[in-house]
Amino acid sequence: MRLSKILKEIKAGSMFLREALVFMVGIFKFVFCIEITSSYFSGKVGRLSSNLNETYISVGSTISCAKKCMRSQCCFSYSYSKNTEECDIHFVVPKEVLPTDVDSQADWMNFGRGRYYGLPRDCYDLHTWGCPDDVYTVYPASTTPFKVYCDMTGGGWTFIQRRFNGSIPFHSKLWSDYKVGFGIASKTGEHWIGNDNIHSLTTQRGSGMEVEFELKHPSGGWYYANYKNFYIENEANWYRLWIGDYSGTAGDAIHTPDYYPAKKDLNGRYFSTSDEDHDATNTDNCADSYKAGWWYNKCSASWLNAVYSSDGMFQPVSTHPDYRGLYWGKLSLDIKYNGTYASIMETIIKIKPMDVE
Ligand SMILES: [Ca+2]
Repeated sequence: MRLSKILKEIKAGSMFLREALVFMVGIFKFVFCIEITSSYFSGKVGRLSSNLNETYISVGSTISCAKKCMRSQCCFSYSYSKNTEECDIHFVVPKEVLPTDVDSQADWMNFGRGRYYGLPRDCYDLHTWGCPDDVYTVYPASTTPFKVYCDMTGGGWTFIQRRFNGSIPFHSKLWSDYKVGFGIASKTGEHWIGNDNIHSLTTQRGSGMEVEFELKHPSGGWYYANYKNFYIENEANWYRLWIGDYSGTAGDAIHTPDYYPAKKDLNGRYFSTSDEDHDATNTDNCADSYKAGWWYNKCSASWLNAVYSSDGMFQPVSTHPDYRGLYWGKLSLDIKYNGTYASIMETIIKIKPMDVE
């Protein structure tokens, strides 16, 4: 009896101790959070203008709003409304927008983190600042700012082209369209980022860029082709293509060693569209024949901006008036689909500085 009473008291005591411990940890966490947030952030009445850059809105306390910001090095401030409990997280806004763009709404506070990185030139800059995969505005040296999709896996890739369902009629776009770009820059939006922008992105760093073509065959597999030392010249030089050594699994459809390279190597060749013929043939406009704005020699073994083929079958002009299909060298030619050449089902063309992770 006495022993069981002692055990009961010990149990009650340990329950009390456990509860006391939980309480103490709670207090500690609360104080610790305030400590962390107040030492990292400084406040200012008002809300940072939400139309400037990437802002994400959720609901919570000011502490949970601060924590959301702290989870990403890329976040430089947050705004919180004590009335509506809205939380805006701000990723990478240029220094010069602060503090003039914090308005005077009394129920909002903007908390700055005291770090400003300046203007991101491309996704690689954002990657080095700890930013996650997303759409961002970039500010290359010689063009007006524009939006890009960033894939941060493997070193901060900037998407320059994306196709997967034919929702954007690439084949009907003209020189002026390819110049400025079209579609919606996102992971799930078909788009071409624009030749002027590709020129800026590939020439601004003064160091080599690499380009990678990711290609999904209609049979389901993904293949890739990577090239070093990629850049294009400006419009006055018809966006002339310069592109180095190949590595990958998709086969080389740019230098095309297996396809009469003297006639089809695209290195040093110019961009053409259906309304601007800068290819190496006198009898034909390759961009019009293949229904794709692209770089051409006499003509090419790749053209990924053509008429989208949703059934995965490539139809040359002899059997189909639209010359339908996205073509990539031996990947289309050798891995046949439904008994015919394959049209690539999904494409990603992306760039980053060479030799970075
Ligand atoms: Ca021609």
